[in-house]
Amino acid sequence: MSTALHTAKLSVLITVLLLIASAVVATPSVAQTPDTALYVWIRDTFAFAGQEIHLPVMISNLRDTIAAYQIQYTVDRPNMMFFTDSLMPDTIIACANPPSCTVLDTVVDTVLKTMVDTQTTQTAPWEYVAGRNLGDPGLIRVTAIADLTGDHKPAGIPPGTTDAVLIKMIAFVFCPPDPFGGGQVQLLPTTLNNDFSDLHGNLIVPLSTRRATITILDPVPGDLDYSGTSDVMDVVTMCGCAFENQCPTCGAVSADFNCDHVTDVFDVIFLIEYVFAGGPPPGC
Ligand SMILES: [Ca+2]
Ligand SMILES: [Ca+2]
Repeated sequence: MSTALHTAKLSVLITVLLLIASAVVATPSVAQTPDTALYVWIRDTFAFAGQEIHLPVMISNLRDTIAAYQIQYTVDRPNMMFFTDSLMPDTIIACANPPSCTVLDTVVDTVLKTMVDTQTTQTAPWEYVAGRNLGDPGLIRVTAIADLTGDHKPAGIPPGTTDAVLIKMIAFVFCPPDPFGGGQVQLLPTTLNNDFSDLHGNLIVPLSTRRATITILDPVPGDLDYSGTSDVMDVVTMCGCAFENQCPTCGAVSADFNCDHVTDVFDVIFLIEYVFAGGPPPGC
């Protein structure tokens, strides 16, 4: 398939999905009842250059059951950090009469999806979750629907669920970070398309629209796996680098610990002495 044709196909599929998802999330079946007893936010946090981070979107849901949502965020410095995406199979919902959709109403195709982490989150048991890159660097939308099959399972997020993780958005911090960026990235929630709905399709508009700040920290000497500390796992990574040429790709952390311009077994020894024997810190 040609690139242009493939791109056009993806565009059509994404458009169809977004239209359908919008209809499922935003179309009220009864009169809209604005409900502001919902708070959505991302905590300020930090990340290391080269690190993949799973950013938890937090909620306090006080008054109604949440059965579907769309959230949309922008990274203000996509040259420092971006939402991780990948070509992967996706279920396209071609259902005209939700929630009475069945498996026959779905189509599976390969599309560019933004990666999200639902493990140990409120969205974990939900039947539909999709992240989309909306075209601009650093702009994504996550759409989730609890029950597609109409059996009311899972039931959604009940009221009284406070300070809980709704979903985690996966982002990657470039290495090295933008030297002109001041070391901080802002995550901006968009006011448009940040909607939740209850079991009856009523819109629930969250109160919070605050931005979150991700502070990019300087690399830690010897921290080859970008975990924030130098420990035995970095020695393992260093062995792969010295003996199998599988060196970290992030230029912010050099594996030439003894500064002799080659990466070899002596750098492994240097790191071991630093981690386990109080030797000098790696770096030049
Ligand atoms: Ca480490
Ligand atoms: Ca060396």
